[in-house]
Amino acid sequence: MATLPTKEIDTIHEFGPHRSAMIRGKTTEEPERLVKTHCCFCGQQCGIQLKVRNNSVIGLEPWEDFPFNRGMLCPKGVKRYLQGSHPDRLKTALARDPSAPGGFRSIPYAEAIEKVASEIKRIQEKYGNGSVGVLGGASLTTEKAYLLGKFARVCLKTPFIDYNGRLCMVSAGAGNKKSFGIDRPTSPWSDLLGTEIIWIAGSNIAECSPITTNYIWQAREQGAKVIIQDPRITPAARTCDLYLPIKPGRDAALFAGVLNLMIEHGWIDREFIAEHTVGFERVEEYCRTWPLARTAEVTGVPERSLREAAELWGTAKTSFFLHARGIEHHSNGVDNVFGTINLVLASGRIGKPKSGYGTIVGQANGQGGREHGQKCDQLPGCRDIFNPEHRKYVASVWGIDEKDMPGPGVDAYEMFRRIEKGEIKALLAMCFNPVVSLPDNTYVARALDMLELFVPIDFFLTETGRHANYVLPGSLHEEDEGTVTQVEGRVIKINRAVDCPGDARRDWLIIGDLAKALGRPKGFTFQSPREIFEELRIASKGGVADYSGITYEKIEENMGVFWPCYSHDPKTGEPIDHPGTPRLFERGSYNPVAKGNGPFYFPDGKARFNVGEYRTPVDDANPDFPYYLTTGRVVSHYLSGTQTRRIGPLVKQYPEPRIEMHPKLAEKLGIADGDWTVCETIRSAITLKAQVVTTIRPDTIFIPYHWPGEKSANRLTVASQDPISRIPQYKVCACRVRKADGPPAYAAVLEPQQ
Ligand SMILES: Nc1nc2c(c(=O)[nH]1)N[C@H]1C(S)=C(S)[C@@H](COP(=O)(O)OP(=O)(O)OC[C@H]3O[C@@H](n4cnc5c(=O)[nH]c(N)nc54)[C@H](O)[C@@H]3O)O[C@H]1N2
Ligand SMILES: Nc1nc2c(c(=O)[nH]1)N[C@H]1C(S)=C(S)[C@@H](COP(=O)(O)OP(=O)(O)OC[C@H]3O[C@@H](n4cnc5c(=O)[nH]c(N)nc54)[C@H](O)[C@@H]3O)O[C@H]1N2
Ligand code: SF4
Ligand SMILES: [Mo]
Repeated sequence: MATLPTKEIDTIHEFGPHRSAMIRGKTTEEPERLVKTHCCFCGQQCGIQLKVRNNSVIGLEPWEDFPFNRGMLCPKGVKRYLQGSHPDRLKTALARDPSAPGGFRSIPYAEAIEKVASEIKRIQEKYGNGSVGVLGGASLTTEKAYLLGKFARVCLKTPFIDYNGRLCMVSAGAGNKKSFGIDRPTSPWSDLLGTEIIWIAGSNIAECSPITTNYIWQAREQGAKVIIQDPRITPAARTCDLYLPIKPGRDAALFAGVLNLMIEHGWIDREFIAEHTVGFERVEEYCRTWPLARTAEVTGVPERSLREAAELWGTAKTSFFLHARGIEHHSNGVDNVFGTINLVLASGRIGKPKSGYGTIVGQANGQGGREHGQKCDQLPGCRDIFNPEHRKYVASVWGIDEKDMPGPGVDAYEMFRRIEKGEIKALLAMCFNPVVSLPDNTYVARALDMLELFVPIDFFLTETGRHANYVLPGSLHEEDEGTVTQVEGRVIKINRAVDCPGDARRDWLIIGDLAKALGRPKGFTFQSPREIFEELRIASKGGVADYSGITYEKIEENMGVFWPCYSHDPKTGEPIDHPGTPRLFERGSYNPVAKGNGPFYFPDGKARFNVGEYRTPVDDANPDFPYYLTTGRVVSHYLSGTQTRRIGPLVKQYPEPRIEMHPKLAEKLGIADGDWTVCETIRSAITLKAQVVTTIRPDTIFIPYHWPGEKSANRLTVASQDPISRIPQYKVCACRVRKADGPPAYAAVLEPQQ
């Protein structure tokens, strides 16, 4: 893997002990212009100004006015601009050619489009329309995500589209929808300031959501207490008020046990529950099966800490609950989410200033990318593809007959099972690197090789791309414009700073080119992202995720607009200039689903309590594989690492994955810090160096997953999925660990001196 010769950032300013993840950066070169846009990486979507010179991004300036991050960035945001000039950047289309160096040769873009289209036609004629699948991604702008969903259903006429948010946001999405009728954090992060208690479950928040963490520190300065629930004492947990060292996969039990204590002590808001919710009785009954001693035994959290959590949360006047993938990446991920929402609803503290609830969005457009139709069961505006009314409306916007609209498809992992069964023969993937990021990924790689046609659209040749027949060169973030919706539900605008190099094309143009080459251009002849957005506004109108009142101008004027934002007053139907909805569920608020019956998005206006059931994880620790393996992230790398493994300073910061383990476990196994160590699950084994740290449970090991091949944590993980959200159970499986006999073969290549 080549790393970049880098232009160094010369001003690095750190913000003190808690804020080392936040850095402001400046380069010395003079730009021709500054382009206000947002970071290409995580779902916080920090505002940033790109310095542009000679049609390339040469650095960045803080964008101090953008209200969310006020100029602050994490290390990834500071170095992001370096990827564009990386020598690996795809500037041409590629065709597989075993005789060419690297297995691919460059071909003209137009030829690649023709070849791909003629292969799709051949495959669809032979096997039917549903033999073609499409994978999308939540780093794409909302315009692209919308267009991809429409392309699959209208142009390819296939039900099989899904996206990499399936690995990320879907447990939270399903839990939110089933509890509130709408899938969005309830409040802007400014409501964190002044709150009494913040509970963070399953998030390495300081490394993964550094700017959100800054809100947490500010809230603490104003008196908030912080509870953190994680099997690892993460950087944020080191200074929290109450740390809950949960055993992986036991969160639902903890939430039920704590709610049980709150009920016993009368620390719940019975009036709110009666007036604004349904279903509490069943939850109450379930919680009674979680008395303190049982909860402590199952979760591994001491009784006194559980009591303290119940009292802190139960007796507060204002509170904010945040969670992330640590509780969501489970076979009962949706139940875990129900557990958190039940704590929030029982407290009655929702829809008010200084109180809130939300999942911390992961990917750049983790929110917008899950609202407008690239999910297998969803249509724009968070509509359901199986709902006849919803189908009819969207078909009318798309100018097709409702009966020609395919039905629901299957989740992204299930698509690989369909490939293995020979049902899906061709796959297009835009913005997805499944060979690194899906669980049990040796299976995924094998499935890709069974396809008759595989075409990724990316700006780098990824590990997944190596299985392609053709690769189409897509656009980097700074080469295109469009909207994304960041962590708080604020719709913002990405602005184009530079042109695509060589034959690389903006992603939405590639979709249009394919539609044309397939002979079905109708509905795909957009001239700009703005045109796509204008159609999306109409397609989302009347849906729960209503964007109809949002315009590019309104976003720019207000530095973002919170959805839902209506073009017509939902009460009177009159055209309005709606300001958007920063805080959901305020008492007396009107929404088009409840029609004045209450603040929640159900016809009766009431929120739903759902039982958050604990189930033992699939592939739980057992005598043969006695430890819990959990996986996740480090601050300097991003997801499958396609981008950050090519940014020199980030690679330097964290060059290799390591096996994190507690000194007690290391001692038991005769392993010292830095020793080559084998981690093995029933599926596979990998060898990495050990990192011995006191900040992890002694029965648990942690491996970050940003690397491919021999270093890939996903060789080990289990492909079990939540029955509702279909999210993979990345956060726990059974493993055993031993000292390696010597360095692995790959280390000999990397470190010839050893
Ligand atoms: N630096 C960096 N930042 C990122 C990303 C990145 O790749 N790198 N990716 C972005 C994306 S897409 C996402 S989804 C977010 C993810 O953000 P997070 O969810 O915060 O990150 P993870 O590392 O996946 O896992 C979070 C924590 O869950 C804990 N955990 C593991 N098992 C359990 C469990 O059973 N219960 C509980 N309560 N906790 C558990 C882990 O110890 C870990 O500290 O980050 C976003 N931000
Ligand atoms: N073991 C384990 N596995 C995990 C997780 C975990 O915690 N543990 N986390 C899961 C989570 S939360 C997530 S979000 C997934 C991420 O899963 P991936 O799909 O692997 O995410 P990325 O690395 O972003 O890969 C997307 C690809 O899209 C490309 N790309 C980015 N932006 C664009 C664009 O605008 N246009 C085009 N054409 N291409 C683009 C990138 O270069 C990259 O190659 O991984 C999941 N996998
Ligand atoms: S990676 Fe996330 S926190 Fe870091 S600068 Fe980018 S958007 Fe902000
Ligand atoms: Mo994610």
